Order: sequence, then structure tokens, then C-alpha cells
Amino acid sequence: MTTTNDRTPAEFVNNDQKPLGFGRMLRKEDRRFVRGKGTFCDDVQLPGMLHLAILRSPVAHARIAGIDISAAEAHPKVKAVVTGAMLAERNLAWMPTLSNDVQAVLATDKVRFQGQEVAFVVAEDRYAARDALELIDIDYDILDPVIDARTALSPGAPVIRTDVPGKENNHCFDWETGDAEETAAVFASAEVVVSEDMVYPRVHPAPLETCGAVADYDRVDGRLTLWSTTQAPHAHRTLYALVAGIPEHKIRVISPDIGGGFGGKVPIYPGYICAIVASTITGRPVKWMEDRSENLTSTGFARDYIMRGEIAANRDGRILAIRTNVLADHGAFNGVATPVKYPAGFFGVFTGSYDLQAAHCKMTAVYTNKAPGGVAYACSFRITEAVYLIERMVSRLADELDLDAAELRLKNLLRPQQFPYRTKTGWVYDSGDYEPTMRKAMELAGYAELRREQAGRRARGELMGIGISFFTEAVGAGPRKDMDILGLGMADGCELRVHPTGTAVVRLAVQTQGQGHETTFAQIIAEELGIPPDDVDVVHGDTDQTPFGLGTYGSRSTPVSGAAAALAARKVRDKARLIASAMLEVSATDLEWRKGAFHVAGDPSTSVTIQDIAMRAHGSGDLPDGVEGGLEAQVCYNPENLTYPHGAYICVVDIDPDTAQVKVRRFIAVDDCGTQINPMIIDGQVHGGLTDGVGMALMEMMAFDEDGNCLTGSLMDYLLPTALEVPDWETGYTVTPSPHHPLGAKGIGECATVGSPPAIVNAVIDALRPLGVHAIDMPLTPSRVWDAMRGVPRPP
Ligand code: MCN
Ligand code: CUN
Repeated sequence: MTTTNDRTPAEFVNNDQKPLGFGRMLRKEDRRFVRGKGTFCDDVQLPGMLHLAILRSPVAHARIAGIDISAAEAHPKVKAVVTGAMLAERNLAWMPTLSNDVQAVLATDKVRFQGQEVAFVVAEDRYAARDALELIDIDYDILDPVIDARTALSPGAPVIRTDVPGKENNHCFDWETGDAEETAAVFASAEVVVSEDMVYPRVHPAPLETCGAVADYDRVDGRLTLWSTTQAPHAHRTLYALVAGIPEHKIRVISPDIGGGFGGKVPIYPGYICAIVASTITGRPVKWMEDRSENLTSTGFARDYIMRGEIAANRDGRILAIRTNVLADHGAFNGVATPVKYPAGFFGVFTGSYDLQAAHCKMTAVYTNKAPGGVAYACSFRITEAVYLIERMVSRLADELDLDAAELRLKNLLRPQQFPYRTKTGWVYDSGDYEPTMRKAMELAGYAELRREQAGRRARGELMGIGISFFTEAVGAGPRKDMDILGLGMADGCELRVHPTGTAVVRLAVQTQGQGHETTFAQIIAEELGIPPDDVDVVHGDTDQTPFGLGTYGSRSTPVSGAAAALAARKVRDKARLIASAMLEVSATDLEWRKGAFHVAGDPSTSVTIQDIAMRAHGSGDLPDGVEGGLEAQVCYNPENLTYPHGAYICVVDIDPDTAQVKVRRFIAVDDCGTQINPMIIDGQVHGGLTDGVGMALMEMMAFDEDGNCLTGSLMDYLLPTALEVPDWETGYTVTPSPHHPLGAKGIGECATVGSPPAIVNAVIDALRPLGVHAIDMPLTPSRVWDAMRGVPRPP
């Protein structure tokens, strides 16, 4: 929706009526997208290009007794058929994951989940490649699968990872944070202890565009160009260099337009490696594009945490401590993409937004015969799970104590003077002013009136619920000393070059998947340099064209690369000041910066614009001593800390007592991401995330039968929300700048996905409270709600 406040990029010009830089602005990239001019991976067409299709396992767990590829090889349009054994000869059958495990590129010994890659065919067209898959004959010896994580460590459970020497069980890792003893002591002396078992089901990011790649290996130069759907082109390039043995400078990874990532495009998938191998062996460019079902069944899932939460408090509602035990289902390979020292992502922030005396988490992760993945779907590295846990527990406590859920939160929220605040699990929240955010949400909702309405409806037997969640997120990984992916530190480069006529190009280490970086990063340069955003070209997603950095996920682009861009612009400005001093023949210290120009202090009429300075920097006139020609700068930004956005969400639901259908009537979201670069894009991010939240809370789940067959391999079964299921979002904002970010900005990309599911679930449970319902697990489908209303025990 365009409002009168929204300007087109060209309207962002340097005159006093209109701000230049931050503000609502239509997205530059939409000029191409709304005209169908985007270039997605599948749009890449190269001369002589072949097509690759992957044969996937039909079963969840089986030994491969034999593979016969002769019929497929005989297909007239087939150029190559490759199996795991053939990859093993090149030492490429296994690849490292981003989390210190290995994953089969093509299965050699066993298949470990339904949908696992077993062989691939390269053919002249996509249809022939698919047809030839059916000519491959594989002999599977079926093994018992492990599907329920709760049985993965049972004695006698089939061992999935027989590839790991000496491995005799399905244990993946243990992880612990907080202080067990201290927490036990607080629990022992607390007046009230409430506990709840909850499941955050396995879900899928289900981006519009599935994963794919086009690999082009030039045998003469030994150069590889790979177009791929990656959120982290530089990290992927380094990994390809290490795995495929191609020197890094001969690899170019291009991430073209991407139709949604949501974290699912962070991992390296076997398909990418297969495409590279296929191009090296055929000497031709090779395209691989997944179909929807392959995407849903084999690429990075999200969540799958089975949690037991316990909360300790005083009778008056003072929260004292939280404790949790988590069983994490990691699928067949540990394919999560998370900073290596954080195997459970940033789940450690499960203490939430409250001032606690103690906290403790113990987690066990296991292997099961399901697809790998784990960190995806706008999760802020597992903060989704963490926020769900604490916000369910706080509402459960309110339920138990018969206190108002909003008042209970207000009583326990951290106070502004407590920041920077070190949590009991060691995270340092940079800044926050929580109460105004909560009050604003209550005001927008008309909270008191809603509660009155609810009382009236309850008296009439109607089921209306009001649910609340308050969250704090940790986004913007590094710092590099604490955070790395496979040894690559989480810092980001940025290069800014101002051309002679005063237009500019900024080259980023991050890459948009729909978040609008071409607009917002131009706005950052505009804000800092006074160049209209339309005059700033944003280059990203091409390792040959951009400086090294770790990519877009964990809402790190604004916190890390946004800071890098601001600092690069400030470096350019510092140099511009020296040049301006020569042009105006005054000392540099006598110059004042007004967006877009330097003027002599006390004499605003004597000034030079950034465009004048750019021309001088490249021109024939003298430059001050020691100043080189040109106007450009380069920065590698290593964040001092993460940024900690927060928000308060209120959801109102009505439940049909006859069908158990949940209707989200209203949803009020007040977010705080510090300084806002483009409030319209922020609104879009929040709307999208809230829609994700409705999906997860009410509809979405990757389901399996006891044999490990995936029951949700299509969008007929894996339900995504549409406009019909979501209300008109009511958004609001508070602004608490980050003290350490040069712009004061915090990330926003995942806030709403993280914060909304508990608000919806809390609302449904609030509606069902008169029926004695105190807990229910997502997704809150009509059948689950129906069962809860009738006291049927929850599914395991
Ligand atoms: N922004 C802003 N002011 C701020 C913070 C952010 O104007 N204070 C703007 C940014 O400039 C950017 C957008 O909001 O244009 C999101 O910024 P940020 O929070 O830094 O997040 P990233 O750009 O790093 O995006 C990643 C985040 C993640 S991790 C997932 S998952 C997700 C999300 O973004 N995937 C998305 N939002 C998505 N939106 C779309 N359309 N597609 C996806 O795949
Ligand atoms: Cu966890 S999904 Mo996002 O970080 O790309």
C-alpha cells in the first residue's frame, strides 16, 4: 500500500523540504520486480547448458545393497549418471556441514532420511533428466527408522550414524547454560513453581523460490562460476575451495535475485556440490533446480524442540527463575548453520525480558531419520524457540496465579537503568526501555476494554482470548572473537566509491532475499553523505564484486553491514572534508557538515557540495598534501556486541465453539529496532513475520508417519497462511537506539516471526481457560483445539 508519505527514490532529493536518507521510501528493486525483470537462479541460461536431476531415497532408513545405472546411462539424452560411490572416488561423497558434522552429498552406505540424495543424472533437458531418474534401479535393505526424538537414545534404537567410527547411539550433542545449582536453590525456596511440557514442531521456511544452482566450470582456466540460491556467497565460496579443491580466487559465487530465503538458504546443499561436479565432468554449464516437494522434504527445516519449562515465582507475581530441559531433533546430519560455539544457536536468551535471579538450561540433541537443518525460518538462531518457552511460561504463571498476563509482565520487565544488562546466561543486552513498548501495545489494543468485552462474551459462553508476548532478540552476529562459522569470523566488509559526478556505488558483503537492501543501504549512504538514494548503486551477491563477509541471516545485515556502510561513508566524508578545505581555502577544522555539503563555520553561504568535492577529488586541481585522488573507502566492521531489539505483541482470537476454528481477530505489534532506516520496509518485515507466526501457530508442521514418510511434501499438506487467515496488522514502534551501533540501528528481520507464535497460542489458551485448558501444542488446528476443548490428552 502506498500512502502519501511514501516517496519514490527520485523524490529523495537534496532540498530543504524533503529529508535525504532515512524515511519511508518505495523500494528501488521493485521497479524490476513488478515488471517481471528480476533475475532468479532459474532465469540464468547459458549456451550449451545441461540439466541435473537428483534421485532421492523413497525410504527413511535403509542400506544400499546395489545400484544399477546402466539403463539411465543408455538414455539418448543423458550425459552422465553419478552415484555416491563415484563421488567417493573423488573424495566428494561427504561434505562438511556448517556445524562441524559431515553430510552425505550422495549416499554411499545407507540412506538416512526420506528424500536424501542418492544419485544424479545430467541430461540435455530437464525432462530427460527427470525421466532417466526412473531408469536407475536401487536395491534397498530396509532398516528400522528412528522418527520420534524421544526414542532416539533408547537402548537398542537403530544407530543412524554408522559412518562415524565407534558411534553406538544417536546422540548428537549436549549443551548447558546458566547455573544449575543456583537455579535449583531459587526453585527450592520459591512460593510457586509451574511447569509445562511443550513442543515447537518441525516447520519449514517454504520460500517462494526453491533452491537451485547453475555451475559453470571452465576447464581451460580452471575457473568455476556458480549462480546459487545462497544467503552467504562468501562463506560458501570458501567452503567450495576447501571441499572441491578449486583455488578460492578461481571460484566466483553469484547469488542473483532470491525469492525468499528465511534461513533455509544458508546451508550448503548436496545439490550445489552435485552441480559443480556435473559441470567439471561434462565441461558444460549445468543447472539444478529443486521442485517444491524436494524443497519441503530435503532442505533445512526449522525448530523441532521438545521442551520442558519450569518457572519459579513468589505469590505476588515476582518471577525468580526459569529452568528448562530440551530435547532437540537434528535429523540425520547436524546441518544447522549457527556460530560454531553456539550449537543451540542463541537459545541462551530464553531468560527473556525479565529480571531473574537464576536460570538454567540443559539440552540434548539427537539424530533421527529426518532431513537435516535446524536453524532457519526467521529464527534469530533459535530465539524463536527461546521466546516461545519463556512467554508460554510467563502466561502459564499468570494463569496459575490468576493474575493479568500484561500486569505480570509489567511487574517483571527489565528497567531502563539496568542496561547494559547481563543475563543469568551471560548475554549483555545493549539497550532497552521495555515498559513504554508494553504500554503502547496495550493502548493500541485498548487492553482494558478488550478484557471487559471478554468478560461479557464469556458470560454468554463465547470463546474469546487475549494473548500477550514480550520478547527481546539478539541479532547481528559477531563479534568475531566469539562468533564464527567454520573458523570464518563474523565481521563484514564494505566498499564505497563516489564517482566524479557525485553518484556512488556501495559494495556489500550481505545479500538481500527480499528485505530491500538495494533501497535501505542506499539510504544509509544518503543519510551519511547527502547523496540522493537513487544516485547510490548497491552491489551485492557476487563474490567477485564485493568484499568478504559472512552473509545475511540472524538479521545481521543492518547491525553488521549497515554499520560497515555507515563507517565507510564517514571515512569518505573525512576525506571530503580535507578536499573541501582546499577548495574553500579554510582550515578543515573550520568546516561544518550539513547533509550533502561542507560550509565555512559561521558562513553557511560559502559551501561546497559532496558532488563538487567528488569532481575535485578526480579532477586536475590541486589536492591537499598527502591526499590521494579519488573518493572511496573500505571498511571491515567487527561488531562490539549483538543488538537487542524488543517488542510487545497482543493477539485477540475468537474460537468457533462448534468447529474449533481459531480466528485471529486482531493483532497488535509494537516493535523497537532502534533507529529506523526505512519505516515502510520495517513495516513490511513485521507484516511478513506476523504472517509467518500465524502459519506456525495455527497451520504449519512437517509431519511424518512411523516409517519416516514425510506427510507434508506439498503445499496441499504443508499449509501456509494466506490473506484469509491473517487480520489487518496493527503496528506501532518505539525507538531505543543501540548504543554501540554507529547508526543506533538494531535488526528487525526476524522479530515478528520470533515474537508472534506465543502471543497467538497464549490467546487461544486464554480463550479456552473457562473449559479448563492450560496448555496446547502448535499448530492449533481445529482438530487439536477440538480435542483440547473436550479434554482429550495432547498428542505426544
Ligand atoms: N531495517 C531498517 N531499520 C532498522 C533495521 C532494519 O530499515 N533499524 C531494514 C533493513 O535495512 C533491511 C530490512 O529492514 O532492508 C531487514 O533488515 P535486518 O533486520 O538487518 O535483516 P537482514 O536484512 O539481515 O535480513 C535477514 C532477516 C532474516 S535472518 C530472515 S530469516 C528473513 C528476514 O530477514 N528472511 C526474509 N526477512 C525476510 N524478508 C523477505 N522478504 N525475505 C526473506 O527471505
Ligand atoms: Cu534463522 S533464519 Mo534467518 O537467520 O536467515
